[in-house]
Amino acid sequence: MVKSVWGVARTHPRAQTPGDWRSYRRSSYLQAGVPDIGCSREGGIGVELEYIRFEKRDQVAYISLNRPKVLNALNAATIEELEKAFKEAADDDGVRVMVLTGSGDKAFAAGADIAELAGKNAMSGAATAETGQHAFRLLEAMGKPSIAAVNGYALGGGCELAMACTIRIASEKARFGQPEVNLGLIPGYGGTQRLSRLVGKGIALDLILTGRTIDAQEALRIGLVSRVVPQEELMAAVNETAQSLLEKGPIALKAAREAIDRGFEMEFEDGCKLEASLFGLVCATDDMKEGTRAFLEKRKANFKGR
Ligand code: CO8
Repeated sequence: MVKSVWGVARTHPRAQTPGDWRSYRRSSYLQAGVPDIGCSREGGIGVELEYIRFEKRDQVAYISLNRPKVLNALNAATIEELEKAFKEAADDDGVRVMVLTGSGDKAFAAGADIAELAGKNAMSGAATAETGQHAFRLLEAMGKPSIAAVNGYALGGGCELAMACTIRIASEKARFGQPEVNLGLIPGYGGTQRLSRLVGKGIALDLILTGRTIDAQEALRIGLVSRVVPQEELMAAVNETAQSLLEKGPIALKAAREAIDRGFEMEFEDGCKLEASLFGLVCATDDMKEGTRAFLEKRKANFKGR
């Protein structure tokens, strides 16, 4: 039975509203023997929902897809929980970076849940695709950087989720693909659009039309991921990247992403105009004054996001 996304949280006597989930359940899933998502076990606040795990620690929100028995396949309830988690992270000023990964040692996510897909018709298929697209777009456009820690299969909707993240770091055993054509389907969570934008139209056509699976090294070569590391070093590498992002000014990170993302869809000249106006905007921030002054004073900048 599908529980409300807040179902677990509400079992606690002090939990009256969805917002309360932040404050009462401390890393319970870490104590429950579920695989570690790579952060220290001290001082974080987390909840276990039905299909995802969510923890905030040191300004990073960790989301782990948690259906390892079906390789973290994305059923409708998982998408719903993801969307709520993305909203929570977006609204929380204490969260500056997000990390997404998969539970277990085999998969990030092996795609949409095929058992659910089998029953779709024209109307429900389109509606389900739009629901997932909306959730993934929320992640992509929230203005806070996200890192996909790809620990195994990232196929179909799993690859699409990774592509909606800002940065993708893969373990050596990660596998990527858009195998929907093997099921008589096409990608539906933005894959036809994001893959071609990330790796170019030719390779996107090859991957989507053949439905073939590629290994981490090939994903690196075509630009689908930016780093490949040994499996046991994955979360350390991801946490190091998250830390590096936390040390930058959040306004500059947001502006740089906006210039790249929106500029990518524009004519070159218009993209340059957008860049210049965002450059002007960051010049007006305290962070810019602090960053330049810190350089000249030969010290580390202390950005405040203002
Ligand atoms: N959905 C449901 N169950 C799955 C899925 C999935 N996507 N992937 C794996 N599982 C289940 C298996 O059925 C199996 O369950 P059980 O143990 O009960 O038999 C369990 O996970 C373990 O899987 P395997 O035994 O198959 O493990 P293998 O190591 O042999 O193979 C593979 C791993 C190669 C990843 C294989 O599981 C596989 O090919 N999975 C399907 C991959 C796929 O086709 N993904 C694309 C799905 S379609 C999609 O993502 C569309 C996105 C857009 C949707 C838009 C909304 C409408």
